Amino acid sequence: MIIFYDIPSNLPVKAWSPSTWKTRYLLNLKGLPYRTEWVEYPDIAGLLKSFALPPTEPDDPLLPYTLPAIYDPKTKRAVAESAVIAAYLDDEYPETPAVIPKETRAFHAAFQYAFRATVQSAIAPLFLPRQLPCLTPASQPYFRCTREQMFGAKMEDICPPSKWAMQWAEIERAFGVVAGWLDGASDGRVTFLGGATSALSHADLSIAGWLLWMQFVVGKESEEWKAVERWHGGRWRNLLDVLEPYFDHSR
Ligand SMILES: N[C@@H](CCC(=O)N[C@@H](CS)C(=O)NCC(=O)O)C(=O)O
Repeated sequence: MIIFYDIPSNLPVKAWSPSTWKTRYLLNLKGLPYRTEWVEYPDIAGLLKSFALPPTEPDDPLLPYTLPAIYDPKTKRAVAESAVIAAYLDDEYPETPAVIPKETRAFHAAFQYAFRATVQSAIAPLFLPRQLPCLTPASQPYFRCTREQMFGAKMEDICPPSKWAMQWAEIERAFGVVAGWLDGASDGRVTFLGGATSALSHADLSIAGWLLWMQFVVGKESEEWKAVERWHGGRWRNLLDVLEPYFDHSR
């Protein structure tokens, strides 16, 4: 059974991190047996180093080691970074649905770069401070310290409530850029691969991971989330609906 390393929250759904949901969705989609080992933020670097894995974010001196990671007892290999894990699982388990076929790997690298520069950078100021109370006491001090270093500001000053509306407009605009990519590629449907919802890509799972995290942080019943569901013709809600069969967080 594959071991899946994930970060716990103190929310009713313990699995909540955007990047680890990419891999949780994937394991569920592929139907591979796995179990979760929960890792607090301050323990991530030590875990990856114990497997002798290289930094997952070599260009980031502040946070060079990240989750998700897996350990596969079949091959006795530990693998980290969601796209690398996706490629590993596609190659190792070819009978399962492929999400990052070889001919799309360069595209996926470009997608990841572009998605960071648009959506992730727009989301961070509003969401990172609001994520803090969702974390366990073991992770909160580390999270506060690293994010305050990242922004060069106190958590409370990064995006105070008076700036939320402005930042939400920025986030909607950023998702609009991604909606534009999808319009060109897939007939307005959710997927990046081939235009068929049956062919989900790593990019689809990545967008969904970020959406889920946003939903967890602001609350599914909040007006903020309901607005997101209406954006861009309901496209983002549609993506989460398509992935609902793979929203298993019980393992
Ligand atoms: N490119 C990475 C991004 C992973 C990432 O940023 N993970 C965050 C959690 S969502 C993390 O582990 N951060 C470590 C830290 O803050 O120390 C992937 O998709 O695997």
